[in-house]
Amino acid sequence: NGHHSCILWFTGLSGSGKSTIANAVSKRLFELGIQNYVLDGDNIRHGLNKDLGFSAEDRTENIRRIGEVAKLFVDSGQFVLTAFISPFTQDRQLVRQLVENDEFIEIYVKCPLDECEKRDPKGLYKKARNGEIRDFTGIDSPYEEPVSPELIIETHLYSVEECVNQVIAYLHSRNFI
Ligand code: GGZ
Repeated sequence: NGHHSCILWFTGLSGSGKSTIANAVSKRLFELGIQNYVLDGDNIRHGLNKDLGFSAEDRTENIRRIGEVAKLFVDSGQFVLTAFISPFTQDRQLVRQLVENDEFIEIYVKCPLDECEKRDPKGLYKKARNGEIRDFTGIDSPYEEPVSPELIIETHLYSVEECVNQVIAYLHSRNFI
């Protein structure tokens, strides 16, 4: 059908806009007639990975399992979009190695911590600052910035629609769609 399936791997801080952009890209792909599925905290951390928390070990296992599931989608010929913080370079690297190298598209959803903290849609940063939540990414747990992501999307500079356009333009330029 002229499409080449891949993993669109969104990584970034809590509140950076990963889920928002991933879901908007998903909608656009459907409008183009392209089968796709979004994996995010709602359908993974509440189900398959409900035994996992937010220690470094659990985050690594979280990402490993998500990578394996994402690979199954690519094997089935579908595009899969993942929206997880995925804070560790090595964990993202491991997923990249699960599929053909060009089938893993790392998209850094870049947004300054102070802006994410200002947005604080679930009040989690406030709780992390108060000490009500421990090991919160960006506060007392690390986020390792992607070194050479395929794409950087800056959600504090562009609208959701502009960010979606940047992802779609990239997929066109690489002949995925
Ligand atoms: C980071 C946490 C934490 C801690 C709960 N640290 O903004 P959200 O709420 O909807 O997205 C965050 C989500 C992060 O889960 P991931 O599976 O993406 O993380 S990782 O890739 O690191 O495994 C946040 C919520 O879960 N949350 N506690 N301590 N985010």
